[in-house]
Amino acid sequence: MFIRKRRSFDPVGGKETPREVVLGRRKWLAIAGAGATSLAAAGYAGWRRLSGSDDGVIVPGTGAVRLARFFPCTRDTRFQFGRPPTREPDAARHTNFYEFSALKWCWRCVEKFQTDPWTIHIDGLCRRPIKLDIADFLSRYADDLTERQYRHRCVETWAMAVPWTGVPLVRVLNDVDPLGTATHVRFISFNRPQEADGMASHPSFPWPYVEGLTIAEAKNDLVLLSTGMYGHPLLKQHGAPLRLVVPWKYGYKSIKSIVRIQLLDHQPAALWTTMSPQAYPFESNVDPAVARPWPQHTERMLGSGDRYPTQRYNGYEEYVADLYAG
Ligand SMILES: Nc1nc2c(c(=O)[nH]1)N[C@H]1C(S)=C(S)[C@@H](COP(=O)(O)O)O[C@H]1N2
Ligand SMILES: [Mo]
Repeated sequence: MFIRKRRSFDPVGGKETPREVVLGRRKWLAIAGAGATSLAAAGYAGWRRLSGSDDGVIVPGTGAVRLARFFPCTRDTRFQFGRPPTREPDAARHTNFYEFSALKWCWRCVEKFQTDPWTIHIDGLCRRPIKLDIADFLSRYADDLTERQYRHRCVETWAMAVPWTGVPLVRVLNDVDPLGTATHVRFISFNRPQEADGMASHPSFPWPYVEGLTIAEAKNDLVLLSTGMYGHPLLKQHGAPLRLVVPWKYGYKSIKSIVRIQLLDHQPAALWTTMSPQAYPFESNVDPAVARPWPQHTERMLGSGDRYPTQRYNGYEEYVADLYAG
């Protein structure tokens, strides 16, 4: 998205995934391990040298090594990209994460970001709230972790095809047992400006980043609470250690680095929706027919630059059309 001078309201702005798409597991562990042990000593320049030019964009979350034993996991073969997959470095070097930068090179800005320890709270209008360390969260849902190939569509019209690892959100919601009065789910990102310079450079944003879904949307089987991508724990710039993935909606709904999920009896104030309800309405399903605010007829894949026609609900109509019928 583009940041306009007068007001910046654009979020502008069993099988695993094929081998050519992912870094070899050993190579990834080497990068993550080096990060854990010698990053502090070597400094960022050393880290860059160590990880090589293309892989310089691969910035594992702090604590990624602690989570590595949960990866890779079995692929849910119901889901396929339907187009060539995006290479990991192409996805990793072009990210939207305004807490760090409004430009796409967030991977250059996440050095101070501490993603371990990390506690996740799930509470609000429910009978059995959860508060767990991220590794305990992965242990608790180890049997539910799945890998899915999804298309991701940003409202800026770039797109990617990436393998996510995660737990279906519905699984977690069933555990907390929502009260009958719960109508919506609010997701809240971390709020630590001292680790995220973009928060200070965008003082007019209503931080922290917040997103929301109706409870029916949140219980749709497609929604993942994602812990990984490309067969390993999430990179910092992709929202380590836990993010949302809602593949039929524009990318800004897929909130990163979540610390709290709350069940509510009202629609929450989502960050971009608060800044511009016309451009970024709460629902925000992918729709080629509606300009938002740019024309949305086509999309361009990261890396290859290939163009495809935009699909309604990003091509996931068969899974979600029921939600919006009538
Ligand atoms: N906390 C937070 N989550 C966020 C964003 C952000 O700026 N902050 N950007 C969103 C946008 S606009 C998109 S397109 C996706 C991008 O995910 P990716 O950068 O991992 O590809 O993350 C979304 N989640
Ligand atoms: Mo986006």
